[in-house]
This record gives sequence, C-alpha cells and structure tokens, in this order.
Amino acid sequence: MLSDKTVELLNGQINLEFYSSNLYLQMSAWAAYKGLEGTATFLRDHAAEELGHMHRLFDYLLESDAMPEIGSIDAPPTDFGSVKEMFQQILQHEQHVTARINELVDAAFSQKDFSTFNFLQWYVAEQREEEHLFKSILDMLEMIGTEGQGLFLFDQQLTQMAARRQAGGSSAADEAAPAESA
Ligand code: OFO
Repeated sequence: MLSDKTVELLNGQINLEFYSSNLYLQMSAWAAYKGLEGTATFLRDHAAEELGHMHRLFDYLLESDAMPEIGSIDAPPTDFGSVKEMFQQILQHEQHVTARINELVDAAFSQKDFSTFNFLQWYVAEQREEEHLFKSILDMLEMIGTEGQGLFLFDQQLTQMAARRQAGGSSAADEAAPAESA
C-alpha cells in the first residue's frame, strides 16, 4: 500500500507529464506555424511520448489500489523566440523533470517503498536518455547553424529523426546523430 505522501507525489508527476505533453504540442504548433514541418512532427511525436509517461504513472497508481487524480494543468507559453531558444527551453524543462524524478526516488527510498523505488527506475533511465537527446540536438543546431540554409537542413534532420523514432529502431543517441541528407 502506498503512503499518502507517495500518492500525492505520483499525482504531482502525472500533472507534470501532462504539462510536458502540452508544452511540446504547443511548441509543435509554433514550429509548424514557422514552416518547420520536421521540427513540428518531431515535437508532436514527443508530446505523445509524454502522454505515455503519464499513463505509466496512472496505471501504477491503479495497480497499487490508489486513485490517480487529474489536477488543473498550467497553460504552456505560445512563443518560444527562436528554434535554438526553444530547444534550450526543452533541455531546461527536462532537467526540471529529472530533478522531480530524483525527489520521488529519494522519497520512495526513505520510506522503504521498494516497489515504487523499482517502478521509478524506468523514469531515471528515461530522463538520462531525454537529456542526452536534447543536448545532442542543441549540439547539432550549433554545428549546422540557423543562417542561410542552416534552418532548412536542421529541419530536414529532425524529419529523419522523427521517422527513425516512429520506426522505433534507434536509441535517443542514434536519433540525435546527424544523418545523410537525401
Ligand atoms: Fe520528457 O520525460 Fe516525461 O516529462
């Protein structure tokens, strides 16, 4: 049986994963509005992944005879400055999510709640991958640049990353490696 504190923390994480999904969906809309279709597709897919993270928590609470509670979710911003600024904001957001996961792991361990501690290990690994993925995208942006055809080339890379991700055949690190242009 989960403690009240653990249920509250896991419900808080459900809320954060919902927010992450809405944030990336809004970023996807912003990118599509700017004509960056590859970036928009990549972010839209990522928004769907965040819903998957939310569902895992939702199911874990139910399997533990606790009640998931959906709270109100803050509206995400609608303007992200530039593509580079947007990916910097994503990395900062993922670092914030990692800090929240670490707090959850710490709380589970100190309560000797080893079931929740074990459940959370998936999120620990996922956050390492996600931070690595977005750092790699920022490195790629740095290399390609956004001047001249740079933004077009970057967007093409994200089209290919989204396709590889949809095919499910590569790790986060592979996804961020610049691919051959067609
Ligand atoms: Fe992006 O990992 Fe969940 O929030």
